[in-house]
Amino acid sequence: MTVNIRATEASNTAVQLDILSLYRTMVTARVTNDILKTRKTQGRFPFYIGCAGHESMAAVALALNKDDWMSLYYRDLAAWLQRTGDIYGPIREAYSRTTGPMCAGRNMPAHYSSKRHRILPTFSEVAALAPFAGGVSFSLKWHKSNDIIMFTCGDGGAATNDFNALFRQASVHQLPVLMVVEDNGWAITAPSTIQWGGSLIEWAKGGGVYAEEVDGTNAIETYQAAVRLVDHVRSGRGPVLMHLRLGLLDPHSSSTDIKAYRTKEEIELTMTTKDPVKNFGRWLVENGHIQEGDIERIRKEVRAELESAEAQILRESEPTAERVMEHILYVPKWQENIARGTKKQLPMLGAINEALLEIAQRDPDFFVYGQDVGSPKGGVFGATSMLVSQLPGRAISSPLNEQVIVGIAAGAGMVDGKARCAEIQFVDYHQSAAQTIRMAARTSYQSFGDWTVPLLIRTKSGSGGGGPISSGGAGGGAFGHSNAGEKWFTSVPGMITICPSTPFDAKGLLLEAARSQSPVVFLERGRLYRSEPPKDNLGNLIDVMAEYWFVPEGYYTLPIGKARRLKIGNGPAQVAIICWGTMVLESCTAAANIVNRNGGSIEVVDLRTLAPFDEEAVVTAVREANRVIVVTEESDLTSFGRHVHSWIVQNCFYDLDAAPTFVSALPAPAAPYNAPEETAFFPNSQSIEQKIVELLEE
Ligand SMILES: Cc1ncc(C[n+]2csc(CCOP(=O)(O)OP(=O)(O)O)c2C)c(N)n1
Repeated sequence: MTVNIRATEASNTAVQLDILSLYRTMVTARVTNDILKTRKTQGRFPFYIGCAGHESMAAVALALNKDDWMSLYYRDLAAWLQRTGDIYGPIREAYSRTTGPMCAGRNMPAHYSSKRHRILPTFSEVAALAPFAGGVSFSLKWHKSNDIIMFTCGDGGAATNDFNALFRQASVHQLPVLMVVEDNGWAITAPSTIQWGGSLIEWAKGGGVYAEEVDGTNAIETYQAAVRLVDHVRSGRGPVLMHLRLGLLDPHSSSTDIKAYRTKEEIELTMTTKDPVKNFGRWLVENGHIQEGDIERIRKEVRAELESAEAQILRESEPTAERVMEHILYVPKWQENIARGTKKQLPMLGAINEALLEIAQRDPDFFVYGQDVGSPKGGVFGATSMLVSQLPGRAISSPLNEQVIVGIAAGAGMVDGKARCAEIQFVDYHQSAAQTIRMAARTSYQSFGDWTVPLLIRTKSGSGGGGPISSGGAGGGAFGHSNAGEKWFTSVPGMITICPSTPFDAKGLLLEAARSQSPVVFLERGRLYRSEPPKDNLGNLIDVMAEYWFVPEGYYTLPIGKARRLKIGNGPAQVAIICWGTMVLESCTAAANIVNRNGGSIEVVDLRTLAPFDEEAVVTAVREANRVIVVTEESDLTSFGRHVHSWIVQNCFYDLDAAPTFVSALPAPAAPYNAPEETAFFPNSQSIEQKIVELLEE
């Protein structure tokens, strides 16, 4: 039966509501819920989290077009079913079957996603998908699409930083997003009264977002409101927040005892008045759409259908241990791509400017998003100044919120599979976006390769100032401006970390990084932005390095995961120094000083890519020299440098004539501001030279 319920005369969306089909979807969600809840209790799988009380979300999903995007949370089984029509999917995931459409059985049940149906992969971290949803809607606006995105979370979810990041993205850029807060009154045992002060509606309106409260226990009312609000968003009148009032009919999850925190009276009141499936059935009977007996008939039909699906699913294959390392990281396959352009001498900042302009010229959808990047200065360091002057609109200034920044770039990349650049002013400040970065890196693994998050994060890192540390002068970065940063990213599976030491590498690696389907962090050392090539203590340029200050015009790429082996002096190397970034310059100076004094040669291995690092180059260099030093600008304690050092011990022990040496910054929180303490904090060519001497004496 099809009944025409036009929500508003003003609506330009001709919506025909098939009431019985909607009811059946809601019943399907409820019965799936009942079956899976029971199966969990029977010990058939370890966990289940239900949707009972949230089935009217099918009506909100129904108000969307099939090409609209959705970002759902774990109560949204009904919305998922409404969009996909796939009754098998949720059961497949509950039983961890490889046929599961959300993650091929790799994640917990109830993480509702579907690439085919434009439903983003969801995370267990409450509302963590929110900044990505903002990025998707940014992309939709960028492409002048007619599509919108619906983002959902619970009342607890609305308190998260992630949700607040989405809210800011949406309001600042007036994005096409419908934010639905499904307020069932609880966040595990916490009542919703502790999630925000005052009224959510007034809060949203005060922030520039239109908002309405809707009764989610009434499916028809929910549908009518959703049609009206979707129309508001689609017609370009800005984002909307829907505060959907619901009841939670079950405990929080299969791990929670409902009676331990909710009163008998409140549970009874919720069951009798807030059940959207019961309320809808009653409405259908009262309005003559079905008979009383149809309610049980439909439920039984649905149950039989689901049980037959379940029987089939139980015969489907389960994951095997062999696949545990699949879909972690996608390093782009490098194609031989020789630099042909005329070479000119450039500092690293010039090379980075050229690379960003080059990417933007080749891809009309590429943009850089970050604090101050759209100003004529091109960000605080001037990395986007060429982009600003030559391709206006492609470097876009953001609010001061790193999670907003990363979310915009990451979400936009998920829409069309092309990396956008998020600029984080100083790596220290990525912390507020750390969760979003981790989620971006986890997505392909979690979704078993269904989704990728191409994302390029560029950030200034390490000691400040200009020029090599040993050339003197304190950088003055101090706390908040001088962390090296690699330990934060190289410890995240699924992430590529690059740290170039020369202008030539910076341009070639940045151009290659933009091709990656895995998120990349590009650590730009502050000291190297304007640095000249390193010199020995006699003032001679170190030739093997100096040539990389000449940068070809135009497009060229360098392979990710490949180190550069630099030989200082002649003959077999006596020591191999493993390093990256600014420490390559310091190590070259130290090596040249020793070679000048003693003759012979020292090898400096510039890792360039830190994760995944070039194990082959390290092994070969250690085998040749039999003595090795790892040098890192990170403060000591657990660090990426320590990882490389330990990896050498584990893999090259029998190739070593002496214990591998380690040089790092001190185990203090960061470099102090004043010059004497700062100089004492960081390693430099003198401290490296000293270690080489000690190692050679062993
Ligand atoms: C960031 C984060 N903190 C804590 C948790 C543990 N946790 C899981 S669900 C939940 C409550 C969420 O409540 P709400 O958003 O209101 O959704 P509801 O379960 O009530 O539908 C919490 C605290 C989590 N998954 N993620």
